[in-house]
Amino acid sequence: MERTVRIIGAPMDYGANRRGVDMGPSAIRYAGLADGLERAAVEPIDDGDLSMPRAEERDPDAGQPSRGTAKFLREVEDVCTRVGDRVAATLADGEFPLVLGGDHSVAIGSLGGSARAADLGAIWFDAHADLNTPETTPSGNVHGMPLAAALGRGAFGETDWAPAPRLQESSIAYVGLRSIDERERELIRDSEMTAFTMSDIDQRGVSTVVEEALEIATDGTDGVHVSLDLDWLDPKTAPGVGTPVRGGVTYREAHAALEALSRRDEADGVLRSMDVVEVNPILDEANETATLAAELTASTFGKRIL
Ligand code: HAR
Ligand code: MN
Ligand code: MN
Ligand code: MN
Repeated sequence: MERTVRIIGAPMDYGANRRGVDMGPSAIRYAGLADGLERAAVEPIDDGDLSMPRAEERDPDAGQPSRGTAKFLREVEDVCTRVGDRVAATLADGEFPLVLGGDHSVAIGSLGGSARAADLGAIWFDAHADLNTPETTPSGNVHGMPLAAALGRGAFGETDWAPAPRLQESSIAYVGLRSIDERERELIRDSEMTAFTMSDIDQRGVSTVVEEALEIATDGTDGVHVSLDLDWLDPKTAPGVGTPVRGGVTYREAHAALEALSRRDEADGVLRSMDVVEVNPILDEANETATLAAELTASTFGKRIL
């Protein structure tokens, strides 16, 4: 399929508790993202990075929500609004938006932008559920909250920028969960989302799980957003992330998962937008995690071994 992929760098680290994810976009580019995409037979156009205010010059406690805690919320709002506008404009031009984080809070922007002109489903590859609200967060870090924000849960529901207009809760599937906060557990159980944990992958294999996730995310929607948090992988394979959790997917399982997306996309054109987040080059070993991020992205767009 001939497709133009527009790369939108969002070197944001306000949502995470550690500096370094702001270097994610350059590390992923340096690791050969554009070459990988060309080998996947898509045309990459790199928009460069959105400008970010320096965290050192900002007060994390300014602009807190009506209830609870969300550090750097004003900065997150500013960046996500710009990411959302860029994603929506890219789609309007008939191109595919690929957002490079940055911490996972950038997904509030990519989900919001992608869900403006279409009913959106989403597949969330992550060790974490990212469903805390400012009221339930144990850390105050917004990268643990993007799904709650996009769904307009808790204090996010009182904002006009966070909720994604046409994102269906019942069209969201998690893949690979293994670190869920106590309060999030209840939130997931009471939600209409589908959660495939690492145990599901152990028992049924990653390809089957991803095919089921695709069924959920495509049913009654116009397209699917793919959110790839690199801490989804096992830290032995992807050490360069801020919040590693052991017991994640292997190198081969990760490729198999994204190739399953690509096969379905080749048949039905279901993929609409994507973000690749949480790569932290400071914690990485020889840019290994960024390299993986670039390779997995190419797999998603159809790069094959043969
Ligand atoms: N659940 C924890 C919190 O809310 C940890 C957040 C997770 N970090 C991420 N997100 N990388 O996937 O603080
Ligand atoms: Mn995440
Ligand atoms: Mn529709
Ligand atoms: Mn995570």
